Order: sequence, then structure tokens, then C-alpha cells
Amino acid sequence: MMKKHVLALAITAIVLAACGKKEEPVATPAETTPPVAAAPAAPTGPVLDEEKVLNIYNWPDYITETLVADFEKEFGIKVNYDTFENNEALHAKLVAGNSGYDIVVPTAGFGKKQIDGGLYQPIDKSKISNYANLDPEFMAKIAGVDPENKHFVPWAWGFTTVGINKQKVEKALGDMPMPENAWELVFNPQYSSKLKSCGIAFLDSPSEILPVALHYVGKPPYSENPEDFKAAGEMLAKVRKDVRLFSSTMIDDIAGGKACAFVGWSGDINIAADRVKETGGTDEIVPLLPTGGGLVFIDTMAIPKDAKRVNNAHAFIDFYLRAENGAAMANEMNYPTGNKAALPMIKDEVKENKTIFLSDEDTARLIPTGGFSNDIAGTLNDTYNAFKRGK
Ligand code: SPD
Repeated sequence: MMKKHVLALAITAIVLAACGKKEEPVATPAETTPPVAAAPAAPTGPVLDEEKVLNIYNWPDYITETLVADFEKEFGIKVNYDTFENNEALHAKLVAGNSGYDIVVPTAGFGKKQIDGGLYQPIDKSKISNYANLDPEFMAKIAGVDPENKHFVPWAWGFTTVGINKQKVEKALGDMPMPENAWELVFNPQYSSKLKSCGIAFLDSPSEILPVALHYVGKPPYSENPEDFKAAGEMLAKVRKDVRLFSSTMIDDIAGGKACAFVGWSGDINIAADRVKETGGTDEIVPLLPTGGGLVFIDTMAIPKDAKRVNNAHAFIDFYLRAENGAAMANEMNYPTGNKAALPMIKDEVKENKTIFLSDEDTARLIPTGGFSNDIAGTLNDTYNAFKRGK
């Protein structure tokens, strides 16, 4: 898939270069006019708000090191950057209104009901000169929840999966071979009871755990049927005693050795792996690619209905869509972005990492992004809370 993109880009570049040469006017000496001092170009740039501030609300550990500082320096805008740990927390802020945020980063499937509820204003694409950097195929996926891509601009994507500390899991399992479907490690008591000793961690949110639990018990991951939730709840109850912690900031927990098997996000698991290596650790942290499929998520930038600095928000979105910023997100954070123009700038070692840019076979197994309606929210929350409380 990646190779196809790179090849397509290379071909496009060659064709454009060839066309460019043909069209270039060649001045003959007779036609040459005397040089005239060029008037200084009028400064062009995005329209900004009078108030040189931008308030952003994003997930933790989800931004490259210098992005905010680079934007502040270039645009003279002070960025206030806060984080939330799950979609439910972001949703509560938006529903309460007057959040004060100019850009928020909902997961597309979850955010559908926020669009339907009128919580976002449309993006003005005419203010985003780098919009064309986005991959149309990727945008078509988002259009499934946001028709015509009116509200959501991709931030990054990944998949929810099972990650392991390889050495610790192998030791805890002893003679027991690794299961073919990695979800067994955390959802089947035969495995979880063994991994309990080195620690199992789950993401801490109903909308993270229930889709993968439903999928594991053979139900639609975004089911609207309470009976399906009953089946998922019964399965979860059997492994509850083996779960050590619930966390949405798992990088430290994994790298610090608090858990050996975890339900987490692909990029975060890879960041934890890098951190272990950087600090001289020898344990291998790996996001697995379950035969039962990982759950795709696409996180997106959106502008709340009542945002005050809408021009600054558009300037930031445009800045983020520069090819080099998209590439940095993959290179530094292990998350691809949907920015097609960034692909040639992504390091080979990242492109070749099959847990970041998946093989066609693993891509085919992914569980597509989706979301629950408000009608099932009560059942979703009750099932999750009963699991977490162990009741
Ligand atoms: N480090 C934070 C990564 C954020 C991932 N968002 C995932 C949303 C999945 N529903």
C-alpha cells in the first residue's frame, strides 16, 4: 500500500517535472527587456484573529516536540494546550458548552454524534492551502461519518490492539504457546490468569473496551443490541480479577514495567517500546496484530461551534497539514496522519514497521472505525462500569 503511494508520488513528480520544463517560456536575447527593480511582494499569509491566542484540547502524548513552539514563533500566537484522556471526557466538555477551546481532537466515529448534535462548525477549506496534501482515499473513509468532510480534518490514525512485553509474557505463559488470536491473552481466563502475575492493563473508557470486547464475543463492535452487551459483559467479568490497572496514559505504565499485556493504542505501544530501548532496557515491547483484527481509530481536528478564535484555528490546521509536520508525526510519534504529501519524508524504518504501516493482509483484518448512538449509551456505560467495579 505504502509502496504504491510512494510509487504514485514519484510518477506524479516525474510527470510534473516533465510538463513544467515544456511550459517554461524561454526568452531569446532579442526579447530580453532591461531589468526593473522588483517591487517587494505584498506579505501574504492567513487571516488571523485580533486576539493572538489559540486553545487546543488533544489527547496526551500525541504531538511532536516542537510543533506548538514552531507555530507560536511563526504566527505570533500563544497556544494553550490541554489534554483529555478519553472521548467521553471531551464529549462532556463540548456538551456543557463554552469549553473555551478553538480546536479539539475527537475520534471520528465517536464524534459523529457531536456533528449530528451541532457541536462543531464547518471547516472553511478555502483558508487551508495545504488541504490538497490529504489523501483522498483516506478522506473518503472519514466522509463515512462526516459527509463531504465538512467538520473533521485528520490528525492521526492507528488501531486499538493487544500489546505485550515479549519476555515477560513468554515467562508467565511458561509451556503454554502464544494464542493465534492475540485478544485471547486479555479476554480468555486461561491466558489472563497466567499473565496476572506480570500485570494486565486496559484502556480506561467504555468506548475503547466495549467495541473490542463485543468483537471478541462475535458481536458487531458497535452493536446497538443490549443482549450483545450482556454477552460482552459476561466475558469481561471472567477476566476482571486478572486486570491490574485501567489507564489512558499507558506509555509510562508499559515502559515502567507495570504491565506485561495491555489493551492499548498502536502508536503508544510503539512509543513505550522506543522509550525502553532509549533507556537501555532489553525487554521487547510489541503491538500485536491479532488475527481477530485491531480496531481502527481516526482522530481528527474539529472547531467547536462556540470557538472564539476561528481564524487562528484554521491557521493551525493549515500549518499542521504541511507535509513536514505530517511526516514528523509518523517519525516521532509512530502515528500515520492521512497526509499523502508527507509520505516521501517518512523515515524508511518507520515505513517498514509493519505495526505502523500495516501489510495488506493485516489491513484487511482491521475492524473499521464506527461509533455508538446515544440510544445505547446507558447500556454501554453500565456494562463498562460493572466490569470496572468488578460487580
Ligand atoms: N497518545 C494518545 C493517542 C490517542 C489515541 N486516540 C485514540 C482514540 C481511540 N478511540
